Amino acid sequence: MMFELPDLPYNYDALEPHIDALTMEIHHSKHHNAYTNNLNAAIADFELTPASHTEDQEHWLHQLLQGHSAIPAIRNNAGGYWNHSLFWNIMSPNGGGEPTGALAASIDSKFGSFENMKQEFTKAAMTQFGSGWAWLCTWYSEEKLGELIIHSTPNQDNPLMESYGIVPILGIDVWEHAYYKKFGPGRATYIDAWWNVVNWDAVSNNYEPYNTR
Ligand code: MN3
Repeated sequence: MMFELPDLPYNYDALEPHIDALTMEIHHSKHHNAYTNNLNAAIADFELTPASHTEDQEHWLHQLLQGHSAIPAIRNNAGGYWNHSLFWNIMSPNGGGEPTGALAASIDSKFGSFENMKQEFTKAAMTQFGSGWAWLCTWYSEEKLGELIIHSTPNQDNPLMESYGIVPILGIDVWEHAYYKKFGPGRATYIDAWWNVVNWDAVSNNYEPYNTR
């Protein structure tokens, strides 16, 4: 089961003026492509094979993240592959605004308001030292199913690699390659612009399997 670079669900220039076309092109066709190729190479090098009950490629990717993240080449590249696949899908040229329905209700009950969640998420993205990601996650463990939590991780790590019991439904890439061409060292300006492209319908879809409302 080889991994392939997923297509973007829109053109490279679709997120202009918030995220520039050149950044999107390099980010997808070079960075995400490299994680994809290096993941396939690492799987071959370490002769890893899917468990016999593996349902599909997504399931296999979860096994790699959860079972083999002690191998740096798997950790970095399976993480990079998963993180960017989520990232493209939670952005849209028709993004921005606020979520509705069950996700909005869960945000209100956990954070008090959408604005509070946005502030806390932005703080996590700003204070992630060096390269990494900030995440809005939901618990998948039974006791806390559907409850939201904000988390950040370094490098290409993600919460699935740890046994916390949380899964990201929204994430922002704060590696400099995600913003430096347009924004220089201005991470805060990039995060501000990025909220305008967040696809809340896609985030709600990610939340739906854990929604108990
Ligand atoms: Mn990136």
